[in-house]
Amino acid sequence: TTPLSENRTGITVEVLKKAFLDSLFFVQGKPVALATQHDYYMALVHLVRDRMLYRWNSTAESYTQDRARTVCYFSAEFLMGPHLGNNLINMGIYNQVKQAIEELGLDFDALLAQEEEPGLGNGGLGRLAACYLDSLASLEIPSLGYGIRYEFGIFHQEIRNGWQVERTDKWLRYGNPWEVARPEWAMEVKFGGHTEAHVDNKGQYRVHWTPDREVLGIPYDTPILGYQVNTANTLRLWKAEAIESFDFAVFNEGNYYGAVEAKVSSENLTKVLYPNDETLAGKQLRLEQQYFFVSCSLQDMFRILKGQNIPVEKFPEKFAIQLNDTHPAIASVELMRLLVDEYHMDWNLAWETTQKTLAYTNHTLMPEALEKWSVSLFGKLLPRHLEIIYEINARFLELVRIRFPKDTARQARMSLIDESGERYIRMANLACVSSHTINGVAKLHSELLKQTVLKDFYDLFPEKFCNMTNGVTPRRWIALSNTRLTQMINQHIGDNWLKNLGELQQLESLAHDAAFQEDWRKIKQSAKRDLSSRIHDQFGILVDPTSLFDVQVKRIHEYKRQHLNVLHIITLYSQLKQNPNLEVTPRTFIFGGKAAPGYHMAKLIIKLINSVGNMINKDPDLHNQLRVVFLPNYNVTNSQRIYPASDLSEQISTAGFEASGTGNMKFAMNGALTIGTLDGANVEIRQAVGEDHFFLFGLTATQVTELKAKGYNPRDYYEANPYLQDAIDLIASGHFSQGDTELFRPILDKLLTEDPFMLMADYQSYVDWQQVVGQTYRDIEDWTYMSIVNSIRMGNFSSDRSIQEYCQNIWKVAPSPINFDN
Ligand code: 26M
Repeated sequence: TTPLSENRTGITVEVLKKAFLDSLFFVQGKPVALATQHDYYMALVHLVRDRMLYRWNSTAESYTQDRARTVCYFSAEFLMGPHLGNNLINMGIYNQVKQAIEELGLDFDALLAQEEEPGLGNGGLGRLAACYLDSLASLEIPSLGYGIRYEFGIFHQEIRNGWQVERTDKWLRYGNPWEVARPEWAMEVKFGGHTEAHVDNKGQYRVHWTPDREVLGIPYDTPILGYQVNTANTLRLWKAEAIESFDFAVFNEGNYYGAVEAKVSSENLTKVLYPNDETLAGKQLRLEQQYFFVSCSLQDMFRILKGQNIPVEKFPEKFAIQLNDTHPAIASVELMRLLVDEYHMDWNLAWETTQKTLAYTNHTLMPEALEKWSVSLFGKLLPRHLEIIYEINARFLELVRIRFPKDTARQARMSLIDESGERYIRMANLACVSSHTINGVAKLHSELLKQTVLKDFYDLFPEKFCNMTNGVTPRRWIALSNTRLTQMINQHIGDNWLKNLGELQQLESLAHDAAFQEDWRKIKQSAKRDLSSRIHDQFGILVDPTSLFDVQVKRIHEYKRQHLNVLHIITLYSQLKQNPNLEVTPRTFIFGGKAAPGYHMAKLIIKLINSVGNMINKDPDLHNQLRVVFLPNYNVTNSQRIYPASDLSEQISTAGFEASGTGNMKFAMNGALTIGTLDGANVEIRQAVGEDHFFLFGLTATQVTELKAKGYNPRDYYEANPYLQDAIDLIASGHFSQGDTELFRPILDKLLTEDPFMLMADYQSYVDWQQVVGQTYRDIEDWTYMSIVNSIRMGNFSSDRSIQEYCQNIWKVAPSPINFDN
């Protein structure tokens, strides 16, 4: 590598200013007099990009030379969030660049805010993938993220008259300066058609697949910088395009419209992200997306293997593939097909190769959320893969029969095919059978997996199971989103804690220090003021920044129980109405989150939150003691402004339903206290921060199961509890819906009859502990102390810790640092 011009690599404020004006002129093609905010943003991006490319090229060169073992993280979603600020942090040039921009008379934060975030994920699962890429790069692990370049990411949410309205997310509207297309590495993907078996001239049984459709996958690469290292890994996302030769053929038949149609239909493949989480749609296009990106990625890996002269047999030594849930689970079948049909490998060796390569992360305990595909749909789309699945299944069931003779019920449960009605392929079963390791995402979740949804597989392969508790990257979730807190911490212990979050515990001796506490409070106050003025500017709602900010932000789902939060709000409201002199701790309730567009109950919960908020916010009797705000379009950008401004983190899912949660970690790191159930990673967070510093309420997962087994009658709780009755009745009366007694009936009916998530059972415990929260908040010192210890004891929840565990226990891969020659 040759040294490059200072203009493209230098990082002094003077050089940065020059480079900025340079890229405004030569890249954006604008003189200062005509430049818009967006032009300035683009000029800034190009300046940053130049400085990244040196690292990116060196990394690529070094990995190729070393033929390094590489982790491939297969995920249908990467919820990256805005790149600019994060890249500045990871490159260590945030302050210089900010200064340069300000010396040029521009508003640095306003330029950062210009970026349209790539919302290529639904929620936790997609964001986890993004945190993991950050940690992989920061730990100098050779790795590739493989996924889909959706043209439309998660929809943009608007709230109209209290209801969610979805608008398309046109994130590519102004182009994406962070990616580089690599059409020279395009891959072809086949669909449909039929297969024919024959015996080749060596007497080998071979299958030939004749597809009826082919699509081209174009890789788009985005560099992923590590923090304070030279490593720049790659996120490789595939875009579907039509294959030229295909439409030429149709052209030649004189069928112009037919050719255009084929092109349009090919390009539909990667148009849109399905906005469901924890629910199933079973849509063919979704299966096409999954197969498309998995096939492109595996072919790409064979290309890399060939480029490094590594024989196909060594695939598992070169690559470790992690399956982020079952969305990419078709990888095992595609890898078998490539090895057996294309590389003529013997079945048994191919199967061993596949199993040595793959590992599977499960993210859900809800049986109805487990992916399955109708066999008839599947067979039409991927006829060869269906045959391979049958073959894998036949051999696998033989194993089950040997281990558990005569246990036909077990054999039926474990089969890759559900034959109880219409036949379905069970993707979780496929993933378990094909992987060497299966992990859950928090201790409790991993235990419950072994006892419930994956019990049969645990009985058969206990050695495959392990736990990898989730983590989040402190670079984005502290350094970038909470710059004030970061500066304060740096003043006391330097900045190495951002690489080794456990070092935060060095602050333990200061947790009772009055001056430290005072600074800590000021930082929280400033963040709350920032958020308050944003809320005022954007929604015209006045909130009191000294009130307790009580926050629940996450996808809207019945199991996450946003409506339990609402019941508590109504109880407070009702008590205040009955006794306006009641001493309550002033609170601002903040909600944010999207509902899957087809999930009516979730959408009605959004309407309920807004209806209750409307009533409360305008009621003069309450003397501004309560505020309820629903922040529309909760996304990564918005969340970065919310966590630092939160006092109380709501983690109130029914125990046994939230696999891990990761928002819980981001809140605690930023000094929010948690009110929560013993669910997912809450259990481990509580243990880490100390039981006295966590507001625990509700049934345990075991109690939930027991109560259900013995017969749960939600109406009993309603009838026995006047407060609960009052809250429910107030909704039923139409008080929050202009007298409409029908509007919220579906919510109330469900709570009083089935209540699958046991809000009725947990209500009183929740309200009691909220009372304790309110009291505790009034003791400023006590609260501040608890806030400090929550944050500084979160070391274990850095995604660096998670990734180190994956590297040691699953991937067996070591760091491969990048050295610059100069
Ligand atoms: C499936 C089929 C069709 C379309 C979309 C999907 C789908 C997409 C996302 C299903 C589930 C999806 O995400 C689930 C998810 O985000 N799970 C969360 O994963 C987090 C990371 O491990 C955990 O912290 C959360 O507890 C878990 O809910």
